Amino acid sequence: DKLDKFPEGFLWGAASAAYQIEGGWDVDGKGPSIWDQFTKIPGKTFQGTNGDIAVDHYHRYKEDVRLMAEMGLKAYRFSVAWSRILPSGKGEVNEKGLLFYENLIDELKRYDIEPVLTLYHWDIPQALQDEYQGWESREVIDDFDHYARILFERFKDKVKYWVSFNEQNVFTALGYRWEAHPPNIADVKRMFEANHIINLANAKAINSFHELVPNGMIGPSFGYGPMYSLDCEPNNVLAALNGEEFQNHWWLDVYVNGKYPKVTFKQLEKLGVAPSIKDGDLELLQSAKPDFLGVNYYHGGTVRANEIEFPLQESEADLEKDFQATDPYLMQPKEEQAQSPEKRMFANVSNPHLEKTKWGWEIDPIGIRIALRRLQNRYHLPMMVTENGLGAYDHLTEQRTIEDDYRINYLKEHIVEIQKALTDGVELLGYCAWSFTDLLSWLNGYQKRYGFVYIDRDEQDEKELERIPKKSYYWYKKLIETNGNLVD
Ligand code: GCO
Repeated sequence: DKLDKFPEGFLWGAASAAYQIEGGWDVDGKGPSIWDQFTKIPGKTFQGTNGDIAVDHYHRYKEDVRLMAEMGLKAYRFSVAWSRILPSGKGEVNEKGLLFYENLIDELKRYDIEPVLTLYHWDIPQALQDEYQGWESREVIDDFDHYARILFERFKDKVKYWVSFNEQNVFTALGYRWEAHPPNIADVKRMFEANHIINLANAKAINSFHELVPNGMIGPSFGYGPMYSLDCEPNNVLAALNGEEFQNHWWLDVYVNGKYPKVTFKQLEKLGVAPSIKDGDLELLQSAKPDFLGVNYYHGGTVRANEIEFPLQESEADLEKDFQATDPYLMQPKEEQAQSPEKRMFANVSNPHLEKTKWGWEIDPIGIRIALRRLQNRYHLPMMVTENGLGAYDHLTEQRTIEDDYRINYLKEHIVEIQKALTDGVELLGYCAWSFTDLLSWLNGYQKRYGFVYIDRDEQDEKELERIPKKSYYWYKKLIETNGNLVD
C-alpha cells in the first residue's frame, strides 16, 4: 500500500538534555544540581563518570548549532538547567545562566531551527533537595512555577514548543524506588508521594504557561512503552491491561484528564502506598491540559499473569530470567529493597519475538506505531516524538569515520513505522531523534553512544572533544532534504 507523505513543516529534529551535554557545571554562577552531587558517590555510575565537562556544549554551542544547520535540522530539543537560572532553586535570577540559553536560542533561530525547550530533565537544584527534600515537599510546586515563569516571560516570543517534565515515570522510579538515580531512595511510598507532587507542579506550570504564552504549545515528554500480553491466554491479556495502566495510564491519565486510574489506585491503597490527595489537588490537575504529548519511545514491555495467583510455567521461566538479566533502566524488582505493588497485577517477561541492543533494550519498531495509535485514541492530542534512538558502541575507523549502519537501520525502521502511523491517521508534529551529539548516558558513562555526531574522547586530552559527523548524520541530512520520503 502507498504511504501518506510526511506533512509540510514536519519537525525533523534531534534532542539532548542539559546535564548530559553542557559541562561547565559550576561556571558563570551555576549552582549544583542533584546530579552534580550524585555522580560523585562512588559506585553509582559506570567508572565514576560524571557531567562536569560532558561534551562541553556550554562552551561549544555555536559549533554544535553550526553542525545542526549543516545537517538541515528543523528542530532541536534541549533542556534548561534550573540551577543555572536560579543557583539555589529560588530567589534572584542568575542573568548569565539565562543569557546562555538566550544565545543558544538566537543561534538556532538564525538558522531557522525551531527550539523545543524542556523545563525539567532530572536536575533539580541541590539546594532544594537539602532544604526540603526537593520533590517530596509541596513547597517545590511554587518554586518550580517561579522558575518556569522566568523562562516563559523571557522566551515567550522566541520559543513555541515547550516540554514540561521529561520522563516523569523514569526519574521517579529510578530516583525514589530503585536507588539508581538521585535522590537515591528505595521507598515505594515516597515515590508515589513525590510523583503526586510533581503532577501538581506540572499542572501549575502548565496553567502559568497558558496565561503567559497563549500562542505556544506545552506538554510533558513521557517515556511510553506499549504493554503486550505474552500470548492470548485471557489471564495474560488481563495482565497486559494492568501493565498498560500501571506503567502508562498512571501518568498520562493524570496529565490529560486529571484522574488517577482506578485499578492501580486501589492496589496502592491496599498496600498503604497510595499518594495523599488533598482538597483542591484534583481540581488543579483537571484545570491544566497539555497542548500536545511528547512521546519518548525506546521499547515496550511484555507481561504475563501475576506470579502469586498463577505460578510460572516452565516455558515462561526462561523469559522471566531473561528479563531480569537486563539493564537497571528496566527496573527489575529488588524485593528486599521495596514492595512491589504491581506484583498482583502482572509479571514482566522478555518478548520472545524481539532482539535486544547491547544494553538489553528490546528493538521493536512496530511498537512505535502501536504507541502512537494507542495514545491518539485514548488522549486525542497532537503528539511529537521527543526521543527515539539507539545506544551503541561506535568505533572510529582509521580514516576517522564512523560507519554506524546499525543506527541508520534502527532509525529507518522506526521512521517507516511512524509513516505508517501517519497513514493510519495519527497527528504528529515532529520527530526528535535521541541524540544530536554523543552525550553522557546517566549511568553508562560515555561508552553508550546515541548521537549523529561522534565525540572523540579517546584521545589523551579529554578536552579535545572533537566533533565528527557519523554516517548516520549524512543519512539523516538526506532524509530531511526529502522530508522523510526517501528512507533508503
Ligand atoms: C541513557 C538514556 C538517556 C535517556 C534520556 C531520557 O542511556 O542515559 O538512554 O540518554 O534516553 O535522558 O530522556
